[in-house]
Amino acid sequence: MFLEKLSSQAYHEGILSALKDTDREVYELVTKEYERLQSTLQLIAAENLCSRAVLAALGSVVQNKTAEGFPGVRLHGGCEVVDDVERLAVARAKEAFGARYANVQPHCGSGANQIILTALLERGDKILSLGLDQGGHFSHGSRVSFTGKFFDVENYYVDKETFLLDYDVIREQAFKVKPKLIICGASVYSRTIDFKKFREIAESIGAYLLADISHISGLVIAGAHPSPVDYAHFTTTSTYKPGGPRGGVIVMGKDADLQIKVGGKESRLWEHIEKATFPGMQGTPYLNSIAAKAVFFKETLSEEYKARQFKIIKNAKRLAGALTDLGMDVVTGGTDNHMILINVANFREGLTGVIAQKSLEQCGIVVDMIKLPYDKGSATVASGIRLGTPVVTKNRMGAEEMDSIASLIEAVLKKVKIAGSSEYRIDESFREQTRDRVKQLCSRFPMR
Ligand code: DSN
Repeated sequence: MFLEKLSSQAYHEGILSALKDTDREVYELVTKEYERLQSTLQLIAAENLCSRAVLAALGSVVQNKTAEGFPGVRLHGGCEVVDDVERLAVARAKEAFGARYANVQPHCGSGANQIILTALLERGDKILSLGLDQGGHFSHGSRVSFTGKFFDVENYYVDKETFLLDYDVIREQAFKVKPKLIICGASVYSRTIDFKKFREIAESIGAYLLADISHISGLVIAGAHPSPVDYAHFTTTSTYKPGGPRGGVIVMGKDADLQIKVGGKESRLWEHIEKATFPGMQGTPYLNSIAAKAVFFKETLSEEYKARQFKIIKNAKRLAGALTDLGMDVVTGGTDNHMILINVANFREGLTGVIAQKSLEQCGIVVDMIKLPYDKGSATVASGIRLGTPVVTKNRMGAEEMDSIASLIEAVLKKVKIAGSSEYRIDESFREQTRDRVKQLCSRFPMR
């Protein structure tokens, strides 16, 4: 027994040293990525940092198991342990979201959406969703995605003046279009989404409602943003954005047991979802990712996690306020979530999203350029940038650091020499000075 224990310990310990011994090149790249993360400011709104425990579960032997099907009904032998892993992840996901049903198998958030669409809709059925160029997502029916090729997709829009969702206009459009499915949730929207109103609209025309809360799911879990779980028929999220492993999850609230007919077959809503997951869209689930999801959902129940979600918003508001004070055009005048959208074209004549992103990155500040709603620029040039506060908040930065970040951003965007829509120059000594200031700031807030 002692020997068994010893060998199992030896096996599990030193995963990185095994990498170092057998593949120096990958080990060095992993180390380089750690150093990049540690020495530059990560302000990508779609990113977060998972815990070491999540990383450990991801790098575990559970990844070796083939287990098509669901716990208790697999196509393979030897699944008793991974069945327990998956049951635990499901129970914790349900607890985290206050849901009646959870499916932890989707490989990603887009995959979770595809599962819903294929479970519910037949080819050519109508979807109403926020346009990609308005802040929506590829998997919500964009023409360049399979979701836009197989279904008949109409888009709703944000208001041209306020850049806010106008629920009366969406209601009118829903009456005209009569979609079978309405999708809400966004990648570029910094204000609270009214899921109750979306459900009322869906209900009034007999449509189903899918809420993709990938960007805000951590906030939803903590109660820092209203939850869609009992309003939407289906709620999906990627699991890395709220701070877990890469992957997706589908949860359902009060409608989970609704009996519906799809393709002539009547069963409960969640049963359609499971069939569409396997064998519909996926084969073996990634059991290591499911183990890591279990770890992550346990973490979300902690006071530290919950408090952090409120602090993410507090930091975002502070950063938005500081940038506004420095003359930046913060879209909608602020934020209710983790995301800040800036129209950089309104800050300086000729400044574009791509120049802002690249010049900031050269100075150690990592952001995304984005096309804002009604943006006339192309997607590769764009007028905006999107910032997010989950990573800096995880690293324990607060109000004072948000003010410093705002000043650093302002200094770079003022200093960069614009030489075309994508061309620019940045003074070398200014760049090095700024990189050093960023590095110093980051060194006070190490990754844990
Ligand atoms: N990649 C995410 C984002 O940037 O918003 C969407 O999946």
